[in-house]
Amino acid sequence: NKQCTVALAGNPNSGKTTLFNLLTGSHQHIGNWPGVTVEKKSGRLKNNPDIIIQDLPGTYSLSAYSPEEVITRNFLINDKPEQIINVLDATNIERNLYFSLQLMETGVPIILALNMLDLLVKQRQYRIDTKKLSYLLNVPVVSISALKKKNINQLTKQVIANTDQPQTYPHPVYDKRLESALSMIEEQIDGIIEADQLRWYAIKLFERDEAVGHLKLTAQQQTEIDNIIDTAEKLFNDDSDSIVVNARYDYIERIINMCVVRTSDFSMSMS
Ligand code: GDP
Ligand code: K
Ligand code: MG
Repeated sequence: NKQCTVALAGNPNSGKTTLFNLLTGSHQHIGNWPGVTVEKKSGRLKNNPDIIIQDLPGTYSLSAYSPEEVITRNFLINDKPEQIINVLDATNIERNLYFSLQLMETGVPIILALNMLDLLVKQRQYRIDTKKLSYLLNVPVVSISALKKKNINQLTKQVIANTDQPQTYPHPVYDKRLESALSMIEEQIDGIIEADQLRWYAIKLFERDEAVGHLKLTAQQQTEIDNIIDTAEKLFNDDSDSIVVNARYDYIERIINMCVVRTSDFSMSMS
């Protein structure tokens, strides 16, 4: 059987390590990421040794400011795991989804594991319509509790199903004007970048992210891209990186409005 790597990614304290321990049992390899004192843990999926689970450091974003962000980003972009299990703290869904959108932009197929189901039920603030969330994002969503060991089999089944039949998933679609700028940048880099990573690099170039400086662009390509960014900044009257941040927040707001049912809304609708 072909070996494949599944990365565990999510915000700090979303439950990655708890889930990692459940998925891998005692079959763990622990070391450090090269050059930094950030712990690196990998292991093989219980009963499925062909699937390697890689625990990634917890981060809130894929910009390249902290060692955790750099490690996570380099792993997803350069090592290209076959899948991501994105662990989310379901009691903090908005902030956690912000990171999910960035993970979806990498082009790596993703499964959302909505963790802390037990806490969500206990808090009774809101519930999440996971079917709708899965439909809107077009990615598999599984509600779990790593602490209470709930629905872990269901998650494992989904992971295995995806490795048997590798999938790619459409990325979130943002504001039309931003989308047209991104597709013009994609045209400029088409050919130097693999298809599944075109969107990632287009967004990073649009944000003027320094970590994509290694791309060997011609002077003409760079000028074209600069013009595209300038035009968008005038159109939005905003910095290009803020344009992207706002687009992600708008997207999440729409998703939340459709998928999160406040308990108070629910009781009101019942009366
Ligand atoms: P990481 O930072 O993403 O690796 O998160 P950890 O696995 O270290 O978990 C952070 C904290 O959340 C720990 O205290 C865990 O026991 C707790 N935790 C993890 N999963 C769950 C869960 O499903 N429900 C509840 N209530 N707590 C959880
Ligand atoms: K922790
Ligand atoms: Mg951890």
